[in-house]
Amino acid sequence: MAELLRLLLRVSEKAANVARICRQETPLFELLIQEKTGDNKNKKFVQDFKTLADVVIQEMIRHDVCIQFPELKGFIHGEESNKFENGLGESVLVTVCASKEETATLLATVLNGDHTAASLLAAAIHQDLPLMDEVAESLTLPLSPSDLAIWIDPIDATSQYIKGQEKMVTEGEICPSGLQCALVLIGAYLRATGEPVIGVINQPFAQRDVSNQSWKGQHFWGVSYGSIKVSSIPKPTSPSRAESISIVLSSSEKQVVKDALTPLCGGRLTCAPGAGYKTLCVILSLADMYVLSEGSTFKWDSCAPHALLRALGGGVVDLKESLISSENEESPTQLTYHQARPGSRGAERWANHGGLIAYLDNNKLKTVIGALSGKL
Ligand code: 2IP
Ligand code: CA
Ligand code: CA
Repeated sequence: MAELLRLLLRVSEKAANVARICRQETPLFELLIQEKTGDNKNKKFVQDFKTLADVVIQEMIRHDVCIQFPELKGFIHGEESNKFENGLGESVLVTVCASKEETATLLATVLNGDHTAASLLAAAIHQDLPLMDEVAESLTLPLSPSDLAIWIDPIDATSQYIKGQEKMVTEGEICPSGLQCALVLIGAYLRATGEPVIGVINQPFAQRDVSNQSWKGQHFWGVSYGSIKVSSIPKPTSPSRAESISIVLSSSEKQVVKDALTPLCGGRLTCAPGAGYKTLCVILSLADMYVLSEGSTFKWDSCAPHALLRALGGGVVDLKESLISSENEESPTQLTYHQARPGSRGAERWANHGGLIAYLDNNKLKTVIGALSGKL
């Protein structure tokens, strides 16, 4: 089933391209942002933005994957609803049509009749972008698409995507904000157990090309299935010998958590935006751990990066459950992706309610759980 991985990589590249195109067209971009309402509102933000780019990317991924793997129809879930309201108050169901021209006509209704913008977007949606990844090309996997389901976050760290700031960072450093934190996240999990097995992360705005002012992206992937652990990232050879643990947090993290972790960190406690970006920092060993005490992330935020961490020997655990398991001297359990939370509504059904810890090194995970015990 490595063909699914290769397809997810190609669609993630198309998604990144759509994200870049939407930002290049400033008037289009401004026209596209609208507020979320009702049950789909992320409780964390006073204002949460949904962009047409989000909806278009999610629908494009769903469309392309279902064409090649009809077994996945009905099993591709995402953050966004494909209902979009245009500036005239009309409600349009955004879908990808059979031809570029039909898609452009449909998008023009969302874009208040702006045919130039609609054609530009449709061209990007219907374009095939090659993505060469040598290891993924030669991979074979004993996974059947009918055993899998998918979570998509078309753009994570939307607020950074919308603000569009450029931050210069030295390689190997965590980005404190900016476009680099916006990511496309596509994760596949086993329908039966909810275990994350394939993760693809595309970073559309990884590097600015100074010669022509355009952005260049980069991608990462990982597969973790039984004894198969493969990824585009070299496995950390040995755990870092640093005595302190570097931890990345949300800027809105509780003071009590910061106070409990500060003594472990030797000054290496950093804040960064984006649930996906913070987990990517752990995947790339820019931080040892991402700790979040609130239930403000969702299955679509964690599924893809979780599969990558599993491929590298780490994982993502539920923070509150980990504190309970440690009291009972049990090992913490990994987050799963197949079951909605009973009694919750809208997006909340898919929240990672107990908070989370993303990690690569088990011993450091134990130390962090120990430091948080009795504090929350
Ligand atoms: C958000 C986004 C936020 C994050 C939040 C996610 O997803 O990643 O940045 O909050 O948890 O749900 P924080 O930056 O404080 O970690 P989206 O941008 O897709 O709504
Ligand atoms: Ca998100
Ligand atoms: Ca999103």
